[in-house]
Amino acid sequence: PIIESKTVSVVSCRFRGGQGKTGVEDGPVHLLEAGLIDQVKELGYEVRFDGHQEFKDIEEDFPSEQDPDIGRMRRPRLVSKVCEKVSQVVEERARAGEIVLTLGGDHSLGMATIGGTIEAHPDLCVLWIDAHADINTPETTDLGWLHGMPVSFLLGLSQMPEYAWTKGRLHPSRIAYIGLRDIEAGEKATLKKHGIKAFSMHHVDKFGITKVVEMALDAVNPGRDRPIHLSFDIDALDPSIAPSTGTPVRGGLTFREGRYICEAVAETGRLVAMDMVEVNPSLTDPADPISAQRTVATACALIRSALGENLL
Ligand code: B3U
Ligand code: MN
Ligand code: MN
Repeated sequence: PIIESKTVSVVSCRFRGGQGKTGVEDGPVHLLEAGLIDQVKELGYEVRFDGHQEFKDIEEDFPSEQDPDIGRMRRPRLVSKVCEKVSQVVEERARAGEIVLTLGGDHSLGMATIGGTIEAHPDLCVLWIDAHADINTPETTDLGWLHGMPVSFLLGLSQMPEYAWTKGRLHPSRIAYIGLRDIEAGEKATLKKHGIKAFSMHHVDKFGITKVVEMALDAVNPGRDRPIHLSFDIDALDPSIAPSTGTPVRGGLTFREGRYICEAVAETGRLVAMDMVEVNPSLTDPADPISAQRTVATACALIRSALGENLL
């Protein structure tokens, strides 16, 4: 394979505390049951998987009655403690030179995964593939769920005692978005203020996915020499291909556009970490009995693409 590391480390996070819907904690189970590990092995990698991450003790320490809202933030302590733990695991595996593949769970985990990866790879850049910008702060959030805020913690825009472990090491010039189409006014202002490169579906239509990926990489990784963390929210894809997710938004990426992004990252040979989040197999359309299966199959295909499938 083009990517140098031979080991993919699977970090399975059955966590749903960053959003309000049951079932997203089962995403990793379904991805593994679909044969993800064998699929990755078939691409020529060693796979390290030591079982699901355990959050039981944290969940027992912070049941909802012990975890009151802070301002608008919901389940703030639970999310912080889980993410702190995941970030340590990701950091350790990234330091060992493994490609860290985190399976969510909800996208609040992004503060953990990127927070951990950047400790091992300080010159990291990030591609955040999502219908949403996930850059709300505790002040701008409307719904209060942490899966809409991880980027603000990564950039150091959000700080509070309960999140003292977050280091805010990611520079705004080192993250680019692709796939956006549901952004709040406060988020838009934050993106503008910090000059963050963000390609919405409008740009994908206007320039085509090839050009958009090139522009995104040119912005965060002009020499193609920086390590890349690909954080993929399955809701970036159109709901016709990935229906089983908590907040589907019409008009998303096609199957090929999604895979193309991943293939282009694989082509750089610089992938060091990937997240696959927000797959919620319990959210199925009664008129479409295989919606969960299709979503899971799509997620597996995206992961394979990022690991070099289809590159000759
Ligand atoms: N921007 C909204 C909605 C949202 C963010 N991420 C998802 N939904 N999946 C928020 O909650 O911040
Ligand atoms: Mn997201
Ligand atoms: Mn999203």
